[in-house]
Amino acid sequence: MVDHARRSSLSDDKATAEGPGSIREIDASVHDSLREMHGYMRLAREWDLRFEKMFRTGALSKWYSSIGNEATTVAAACAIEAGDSLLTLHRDSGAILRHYLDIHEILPGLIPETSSGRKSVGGDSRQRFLRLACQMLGRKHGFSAGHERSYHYNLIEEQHGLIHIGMISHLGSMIPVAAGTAFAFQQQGNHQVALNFIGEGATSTGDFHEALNIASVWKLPFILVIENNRWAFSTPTSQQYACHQLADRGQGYGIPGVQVDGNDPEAVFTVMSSAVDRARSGEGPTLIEAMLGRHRGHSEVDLVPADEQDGYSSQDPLDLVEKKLVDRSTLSVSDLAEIRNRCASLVMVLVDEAMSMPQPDPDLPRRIHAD
Ligand SMILES: Cc1ncc(C[n+]2csc(CCOP(=O)(O)OP(=O)(O)O)c2C)c(N)n1
Ligand SMILES: [Mg+2]
Repeated sequence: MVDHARRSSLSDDKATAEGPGSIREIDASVHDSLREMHGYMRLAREWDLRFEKMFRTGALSKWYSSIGNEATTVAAACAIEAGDSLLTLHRDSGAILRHYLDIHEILPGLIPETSSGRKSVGGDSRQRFLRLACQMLGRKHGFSAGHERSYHYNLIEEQHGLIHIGMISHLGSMIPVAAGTAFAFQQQGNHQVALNFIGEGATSTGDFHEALNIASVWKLPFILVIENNRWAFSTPTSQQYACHQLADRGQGYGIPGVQVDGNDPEAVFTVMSSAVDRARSGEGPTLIEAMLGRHRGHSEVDLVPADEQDGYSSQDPLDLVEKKLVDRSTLSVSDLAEIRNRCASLVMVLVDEAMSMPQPDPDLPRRIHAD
């Protein structure tokens, strides 16, 4: 059973996130938090860059980039614990890596051994990381046994407190499923929460409305994070919604709706922590709109207008965090280079290992349902 009695905050700053509802001020005090988030952000970036390179050199037939989403996904995942459910889409590798892996185990000494008070999922991190690489490469050892080469899989390891429901490509369809896991937690009375990421494109679906409405009426322990990267495939936000900001929709459901700078992990963590507190204490869901940029084409091949892309590049969340760490004298430029090299080397080793692993047996019957 997960102990949810402790409350933690990872931010050094006292940050306020106020929405139209009742998001509270978080008093933040845990040391080395930004280093922890940075470690996972850098790992997620190197993961993405590796697969992007494979895609560009023809070794991989598709890739959906998570570059630019790391501050939001890593920081949000930092606020949940073992036992909570995580529901992700195609740009959420940061949350997956943060939730699956103990960075102290896979990269000893990379970040300080301070306790965030958060109960991490158990199990063998390296094995899980290797299986994730196998999943991306369609190997037999992947979570879907090679039937799929992306994030369309579930990984439930109850003994380790890991509940990850992978993407449903119909985007908005994720939301009622996520609210459903929150409903199950509520019925069990165990104070666990469901965290679901979606893009702003999914907010135009009926599922968005239905799930948020029922989540609010039933006060479900549910947090919906919209990663608003201003594009849904080739549809810009001007063609997607006419309200001032998507966070405002929370008011219509009677729940807090908060817009946050999705390039700032400390701000995201602060808002998320408040939402998690609210959910665990039975007060119901929160809608969070994280403002990001889409740094790549939808699936790499189409393009974001050049001037817009330049703007996003100057707001790259990893660059911003690294600058902050140097400005605060937490890390030096050479420390950052070392962290980068260690993350890149680990990803390289694991991907190479996964590449050498067996392909799925083509004669095996397709598994449609879980074993
Ligand atoms: C119901 C439905 N319509 C269309 C698609 C094709 N499609 C896949 S991703 C995508 C855009 C998603 O945009 P957004 O939700 O903003 O997420 P982003 O890719 O920007 O992170 C579309 C239209 C789909 N998967 N499901
Ligand atoms: Mg989008």
